[in-house]
Amino acid sequence: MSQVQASVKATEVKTTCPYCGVGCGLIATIKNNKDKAGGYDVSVKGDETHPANKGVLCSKGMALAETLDHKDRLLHPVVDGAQVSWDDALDTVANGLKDTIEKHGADSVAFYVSGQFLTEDYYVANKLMKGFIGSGNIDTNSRLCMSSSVAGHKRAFGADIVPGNYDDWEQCDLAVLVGSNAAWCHPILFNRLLKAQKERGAKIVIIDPRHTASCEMADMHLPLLPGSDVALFNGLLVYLAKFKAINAKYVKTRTNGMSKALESAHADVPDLDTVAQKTGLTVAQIEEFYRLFLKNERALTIYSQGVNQSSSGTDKVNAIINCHLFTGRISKPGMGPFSVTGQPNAMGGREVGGLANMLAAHMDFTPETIDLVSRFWGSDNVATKPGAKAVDMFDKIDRGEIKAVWIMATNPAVSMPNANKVRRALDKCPLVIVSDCMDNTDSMKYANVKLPAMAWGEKNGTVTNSERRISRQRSFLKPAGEAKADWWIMTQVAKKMGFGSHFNYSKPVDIYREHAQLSTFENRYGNGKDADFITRRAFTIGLHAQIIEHEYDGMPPLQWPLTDCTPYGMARMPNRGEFFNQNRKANFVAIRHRAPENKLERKYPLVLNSGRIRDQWHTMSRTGKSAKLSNQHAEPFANISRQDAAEFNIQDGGFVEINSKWGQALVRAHVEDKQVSGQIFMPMHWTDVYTSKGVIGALVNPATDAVSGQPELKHTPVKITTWTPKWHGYFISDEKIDSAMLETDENIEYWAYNYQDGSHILNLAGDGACEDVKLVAQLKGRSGDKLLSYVDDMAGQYRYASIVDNRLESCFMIAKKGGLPQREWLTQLISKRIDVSDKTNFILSGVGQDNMPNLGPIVCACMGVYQQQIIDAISEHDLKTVEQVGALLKAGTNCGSCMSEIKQLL
Ligand SMILES: Nc1nc2c(c(=O)[nH]1)N[C@H]1C(S)=C(S)[C@@H](COP(=O)(O)OP(=O)(O)OC[C@H]3O[C@@H](n4cnc5c(=O)[nH]c(N)nc54)[C@H](O)[C@@H]3O)O[C@H]1N2
Ligand SMILES: Nc1nc2c(c(=O)[nH]1)N[C@H]1C(S)=C(S)[C@@H](COP(=O)(O)OP(=O)(O)OC[C@H]3O[C@@H](n4cnc5c(=O)[nH]c(N)nc54)[C@H](O)[C@@H]3O)O[C@H]1N2
Ligand code: SF4
Ligand SMILES: [Mo]
Repeated sequence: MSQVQASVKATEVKTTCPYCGVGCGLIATIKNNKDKAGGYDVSVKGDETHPANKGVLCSKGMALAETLDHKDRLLHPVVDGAQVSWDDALDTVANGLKDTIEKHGADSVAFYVSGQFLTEDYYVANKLMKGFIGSGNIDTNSRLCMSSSVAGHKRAFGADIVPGNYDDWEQCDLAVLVGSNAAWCHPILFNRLLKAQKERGAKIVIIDPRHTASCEMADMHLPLLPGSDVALFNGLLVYLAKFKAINAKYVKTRTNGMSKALESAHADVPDLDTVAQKTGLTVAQIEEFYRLFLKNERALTIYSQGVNQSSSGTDKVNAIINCHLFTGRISKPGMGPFSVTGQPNAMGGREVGGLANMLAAHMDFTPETIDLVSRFWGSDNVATKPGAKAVDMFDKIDRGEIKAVWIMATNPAVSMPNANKVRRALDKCPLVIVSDCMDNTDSMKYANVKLPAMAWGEKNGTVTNSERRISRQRSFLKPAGEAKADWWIMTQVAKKMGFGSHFNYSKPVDIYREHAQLSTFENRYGNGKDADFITRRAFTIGLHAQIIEHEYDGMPPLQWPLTDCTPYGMARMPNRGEFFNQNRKANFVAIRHRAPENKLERKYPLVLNSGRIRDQWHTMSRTGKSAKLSNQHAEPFANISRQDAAEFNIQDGGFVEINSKWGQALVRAHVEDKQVSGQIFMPMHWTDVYTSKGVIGALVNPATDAVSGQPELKHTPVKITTWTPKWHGYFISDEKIDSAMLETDENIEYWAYNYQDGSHILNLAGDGACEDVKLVAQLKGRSGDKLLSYVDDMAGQYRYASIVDNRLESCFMIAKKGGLPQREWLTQLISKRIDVSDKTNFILSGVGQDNMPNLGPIVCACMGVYQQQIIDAISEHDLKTVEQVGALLKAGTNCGSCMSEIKQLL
């Protein structure tokens, strides 16, 4: 193995971004700095040698250095509220699990893990639960994310393979994005599509009920009815057949079951009118898309959560794959079905078998695989059946069937559907163990045992991205406090449970090597010289079965399968057309369209759709720390169409209460021209740490896909009502306010927290007496030096500011009527610790004399360009194109994920 990466300067470490499944390579530069918490100054830039991103990073990757401080980190093990030694904590966990198993059996315990685990962590978790505890009860947040794609791949290919690679994004002539807002969620890949569009005239089609940022840059947007993708792709199959686009040789030699699938599609949608009726699109729109697909051999169908998070998610995946098999457009440059993964290691988890319905290393539960894995692990207690999938797992906890749960690297109290039920279940559960880097997550509140895990930069191991490329995450920081690697924590528990000799790992490479050995164990297919080349199971990294530490440390990013015959990996799968079903052919699947499970009703007339915004990552535990990333949206919100706003009397910027059968939320209303009426969209990011009542999971219905078990997170019937508070306002301070204080103040109904460079901002509203809000008393109490106040009951204005040592330390602006003073200047005074001795006359007006401009929200987080700067430049220089704005201000010139916003401003 000679593929050791060129070494970089001692202070530079090559590693991989911990956010999305694009898996960008980056270089962290580290300087010692004694003044800093953690002791380091870190800067981050893209790694030009990494094939996933070739040096570019998006706004989230660029801001990583801002998220490495130890604020709110969990630094020590805690049992029942008291700090304890690691040894005591591990004893509590091991004894707790052992006792529960002895009394109630192996299925009374469960692990709920995450695609943010490293592969090595995942391997140990899976081996401990399925190999030695002897239960299938380990599931992962990938159930909420990828499981429909996994199930669809397995039905079609006989294995969970992504056939293509990222080069296809540049080589395609037609990119169809189905339920994917890649401009925001996979920005670096989306950029590669834009390159194909610009340089080669490739067409981009977006299939999404919502008008997304990706649509701004696309050639065509098909706003189909929520959940109607199967009808659209069944219709495409019928159309392709009608126009004889069949690749007869491919279908005959490489596939099974075409006629049945076509028959079923035909029965479902015999003609374009039926497709139009089922999808809500016009015949003209549908025909235009179908014609594009027919014409372009190099068609790439990219799909994500609009496909997966649906009660017909697996069918949607297969409806897409059917069209590619029919035309033979798969496993060749620029074409194929392409499932983009969400988390940095969604793929690694699938590789080790971390889903409850998988056994290990891409193997299902069959008598042969159970025997194989038992011999490999040297255990006679290997689980013999699948365990509980996420939604089912928390239901079992609720019913008391699972009595001990260990949650690692995920925040189910926020991200699970029917989150209030999940919280109730955790509250009742006799033993809840939570391993996390952060101490303040919503799930951590339910932990009997809190275990501090190493974070990105501290931990060390491998991740696999959407194109099957394994990259190294390398550590470059000392662990915060007593934080430990997840694999280490589980290994110690395994030892204390008596499985010691099977968990003798001292370094991640020991685990990786064993994982590689299992992947290649009895994985030969046939005899002869191809035996290592074409394997029985798709997943193999047998090349690394004897890897040593030095090689592991220098490992360059490589795409599996990795065997002696494919030492540099394999760009496209399956190799030589051999799929992994019984007869080594791919399966068509016969499918019919089904509507989402929970239908709209009079009481709940709108569809709640949910997803992501550009600059936040999931439950905000890291991105919420970055001022730049937190600037795009300061408060939780719902996008509502003009028509619905008029019907339900909702004002833009006002408050809206959203109710479903499962729960309630209170957020700002964003009334938008491009939002489709009948549907609202809410981001999934806000938690109890950031707002009073904005956890979207509380609203979301728990319906799941029958095949994959993936919840229908994109479709919940809801109603909306306006809420007009008696007062609203904002509080800005140089110190963070404890949310418990806000929660217990009955005068406050709504609060949302936002961090901006040393300023802690609360947006507030309530129905009580604003003068009695405890924050007023606190502000008055703190202002030893000077209190500024202005109270005008008639005008409904209440303003307070406290000055300490000539610095503004907090201000509270409240309005019962009328508007509020501008906040930008005040935020800057606090953030920059500016001497205000000559400014006190202006503070309560919010308008300084120093011409600090009000820039509005950030548009380009990479380059730090704000909305007002762009608007000014457009009018001043009469700019017409995104490129011109980029040339002048640099906005949109890095990752390009804000190009759609710039286009809107133009
Ligand atoms: N900025 C940012 N990027 C991220 C993440 C993040 O938190 N923040 N998370 C990462 C993770 S884990 C994931 S899984 C990915 C998710 O990446 P995406 O799947 O691209 O993102 P989402 O916003 O969840 O949903 C995608 C789209 O599905 C649409 N949709 C809803 N219902 C339907 C339907 O019935 N049919 C179709 N065709 N579309 C529908 C929604 O309107 C939405 O625009 O993003 C990854 N990248
Ligand atoms: N309504 C709605 N809900 C959704 C979705 C949606 O689109 N709509 N999307 C779903 C999807 S696709 C996903 S992927 C999930 C994501 O949902 P979650 O997994 O719940 O979200 P995160 O905020 O990423 O949680 C990760 C946690 O792990 C911690 N962590 C990070 N690294 C490590 C580590 O190395 N070790 C340990 N022990 N902890 C670590 C972080 O501090 C954080 O608390 O949400 C799902 N929920
Ligand atoms: S696209 Fe952005 S978030 Fe995703 S891996 Fe690359 S830098 Fe990280
Ligand atoms: Mo995800």
